[in-house]
Amino acid sequence: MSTQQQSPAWKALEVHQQALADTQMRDLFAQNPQRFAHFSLQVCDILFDYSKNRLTAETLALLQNLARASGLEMWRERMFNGAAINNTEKRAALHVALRNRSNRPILVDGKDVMPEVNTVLEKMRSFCQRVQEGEWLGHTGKPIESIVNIGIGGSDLGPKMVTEALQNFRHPRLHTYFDSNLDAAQLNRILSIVNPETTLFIVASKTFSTQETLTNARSARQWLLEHLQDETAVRKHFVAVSTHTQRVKEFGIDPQNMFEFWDWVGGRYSLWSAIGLSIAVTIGMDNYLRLLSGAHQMDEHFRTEPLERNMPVLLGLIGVWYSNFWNTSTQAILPYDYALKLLPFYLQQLEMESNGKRVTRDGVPVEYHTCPVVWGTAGNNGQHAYYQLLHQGTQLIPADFIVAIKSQAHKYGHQNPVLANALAQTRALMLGRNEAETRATLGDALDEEYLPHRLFPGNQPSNILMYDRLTPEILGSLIALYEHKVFVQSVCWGINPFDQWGVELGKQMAAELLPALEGEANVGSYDSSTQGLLAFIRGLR
Ligand code: G6Q
Repeated sequence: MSTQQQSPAWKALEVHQQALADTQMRDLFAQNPQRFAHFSLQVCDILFDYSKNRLTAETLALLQNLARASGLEMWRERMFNGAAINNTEKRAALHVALRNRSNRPILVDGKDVMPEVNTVLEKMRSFCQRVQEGEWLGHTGKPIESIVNIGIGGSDLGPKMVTEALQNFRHPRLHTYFDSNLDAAQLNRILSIVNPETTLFIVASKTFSTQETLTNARSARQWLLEHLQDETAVRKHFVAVSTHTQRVKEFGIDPQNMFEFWDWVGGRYSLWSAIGLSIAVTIGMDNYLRLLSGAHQMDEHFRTEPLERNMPVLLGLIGVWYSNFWNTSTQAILPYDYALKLLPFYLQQLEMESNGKRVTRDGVPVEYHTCPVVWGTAGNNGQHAYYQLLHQGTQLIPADFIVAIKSQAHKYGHQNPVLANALAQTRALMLGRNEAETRATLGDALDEEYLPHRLFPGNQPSNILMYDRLTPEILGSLIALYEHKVFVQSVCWGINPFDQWGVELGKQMAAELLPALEGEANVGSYDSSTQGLLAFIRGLR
């Protein structure tokens, strides 16, 4: 059994949870008019209100004890100093170096990585300028109008989410599309919109061996050649982002048109590397660097601030509090900023691929919850779909409300209703509505028989992260906040958040099954379900 659960810090939290089990947040607010002031924090132009949680000052102190006892400060220092903290892959996890705008030397195996990082950023700048200014011409001499990023997982979700969020900063001539799914329907749809003469494909793959990405890239190249009828066109219409020069060459992309990164950049932490090329070319290099600066500011905050006033630490520990001591199993992410509508999907990977683990760094099975299921959509739409369950369902579901004071749209004046809804939802979740309040509100309209249906238990926790209007800096800070939150939680759970062995088995079995679908193999060795499904597929072909 892992030792985490045996530690005095963990045990103290178990005892404390029992003492708070029946406490109502509405009473905590009534007892302490300063609750918001005590339980909120502003960092990097983001206000974090964590007052609407089932916690007291003692809870936070006990959680901080757990973090300290788990070695958070030591692990944080090791991460920032380039130690090989990703033990199962024997490498550093140094996404913080990619956005280290101070250029403080960061050593990996005794070598400062900053000069290489800066060289790639310069190469990206020159490429982005050429595309944006119409100097990079397609095979027939026309400027680029469409960018298609072909990648999956970390080579897709981050770039797509950020590019979508920063549409206001987009170069007016450029439209960017993201192709990730192996089903050709996605690529087909994109190719039906774009013009081969003015389209640039960015093949984004750390390993350059990912089945989905290479299959899509080959089909895109075939489409291009069908239209332009000249092999040399590939040079003008394909660039690659990878750590693997040889495979890029073999694919037929000129290494001159390759943007490099390094094995110490994890896929889901790679939007800060050249994998962010689709972002940079769409919004311009200066804006991309603003994104990096915002992340760097949050890094510095996380690296230097004491745990008590440290935003990623607090966000992470509050999550641990619910997962491990209140037995919650999901976490909702609810943006009230349409620009961030893809954030829940991005965070699903960041959180669940990082912390969806069942053994500690040393391989000992854990006997407590690790990562919750992360889910959510744009909050306002969610209100008309699943908020019913948040208000009156049977589960305790912590929710993060991510709220922009100003929209990306400068006109129409919808923003007061948006804000009213965001504030009202968190307030309603916290307060609920008891019988007396329900009677007073509904008066004669209340049908006695249905009274239980009209009650709201309340006491549902939420965090609010609020900012003015989303800028590249704020977005950078927000993403870094969640990255470090995930790291803090991984330390409390004693797990390695930087590997992802869980994705291997399915890939391996898919490779084994492919021959059976191509009609080559004997299907006898599979389980009866797989055999039955193969037979059904063959029958319909
Ligand atoms: C992320 C994962 C995974 C990865 C994809 C794509 O942390 O490692 O999502 O990003 O499998 O891998 P490639 O970039 O190598 O194609």
